[in-house]
Amino acid sequence: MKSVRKAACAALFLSAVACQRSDAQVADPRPANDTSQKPAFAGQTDAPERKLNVNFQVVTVADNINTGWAFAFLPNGKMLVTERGGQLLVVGADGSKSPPVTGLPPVDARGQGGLLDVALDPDFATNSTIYWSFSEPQPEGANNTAVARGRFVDGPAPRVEDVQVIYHQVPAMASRAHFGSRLVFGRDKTLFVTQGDRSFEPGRMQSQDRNSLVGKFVRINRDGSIPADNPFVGQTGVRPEIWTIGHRNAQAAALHPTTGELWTIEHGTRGGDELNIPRKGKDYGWPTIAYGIEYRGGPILGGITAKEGMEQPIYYWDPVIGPSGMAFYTADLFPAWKGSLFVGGHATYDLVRLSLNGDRVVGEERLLKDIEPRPHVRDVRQGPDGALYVLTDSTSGKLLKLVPRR
Ligand SMILES: [Ca+2]
Repeated sequence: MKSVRKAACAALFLSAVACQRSDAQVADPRPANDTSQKPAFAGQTDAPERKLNVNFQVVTVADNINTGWAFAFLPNGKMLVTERGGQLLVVGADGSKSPPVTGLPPVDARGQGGLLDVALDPDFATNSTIYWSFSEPQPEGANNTAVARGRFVDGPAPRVEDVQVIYHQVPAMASRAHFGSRLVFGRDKTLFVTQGDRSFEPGRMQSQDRNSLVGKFVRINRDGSIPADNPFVGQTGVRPEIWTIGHRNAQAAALHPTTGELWTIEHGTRGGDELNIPRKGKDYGWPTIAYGIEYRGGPILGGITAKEGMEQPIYYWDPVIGPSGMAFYTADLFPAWKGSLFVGGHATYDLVRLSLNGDRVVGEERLLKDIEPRPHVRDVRQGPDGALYVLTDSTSGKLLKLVPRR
């Protein structure tokens, strides 16, 4: 059985005190893809399994959602749900579904592309504005991550008006993968957009190129303009949209409820999913440093996991969970879950719960292992009712909610 041994005793790097062995079990007993790699600090991977044994039941809110990608709660109790093929739906709390919202620009719905995240304006109550990310079609089979906004008009035939595409990742590339594209508003109402490396060699190698938006997280104003306090504003040869550098593909992002900082989780290859707190102007290392190995086997570039000037993830998974969607739980409905971070396990068909102590992961639990069909989790959010909502990825996907078992 796999214990915390590989995390706790990277003995070359840690003091004897920090390296106390624990016999606690980890949540995922599979061996790492590269057992020679060592974490940079104790607890960076394989946190001990921590079962809270919360008694919940899983309720189906809506079904027959075709390849759902994201959802957002409207103040009227309904939800906006994206289907990757290009449809935005209004789903009632009773599971009723509207006709597709009209007025959205076309999407390139090939591979991992299509209609992706959706978010409400911080001032939605007064401006009714919504934002969505998508893969934007370009000539000759190219595409790019893009963000649009529009004024949402609900009703029997819901629509968006005054639509503007406020952001285009450049350069566009001919790939069907790694669009990233979670949307998170900061407390200052700027918008973070996570992006990926397009999943092929030319894009991967641009992740360290500061004149490209591939493999970067960006921060923009609500009208698409550049915040004056972005880290590289005014620097020659550096895109001013950039917030952080060196990301592979993040499809999970949320604002920390206490610190107000952006937290993200990005996909690794075989090993190397990583939880980061992307801070202004920092380099998160892809592809120069990474945990895990190539899909085909063998090291990623030089196979190194640490380098001066590049940030370490605060936690990583090897083997991967396929992180998609994340939510900090802050509500009162499940007191034991308060302060936990929930992450969709798209590859492990489960819901991952992390116990946190500040910016350290101190425990891990896997939920929804026992429901059928196994949930291919794409997104997770806390609802206004305090329930935890989960969207599953299938041509007949479901929007589920976890509520206390009565
Ligand atoms: Ca990294």
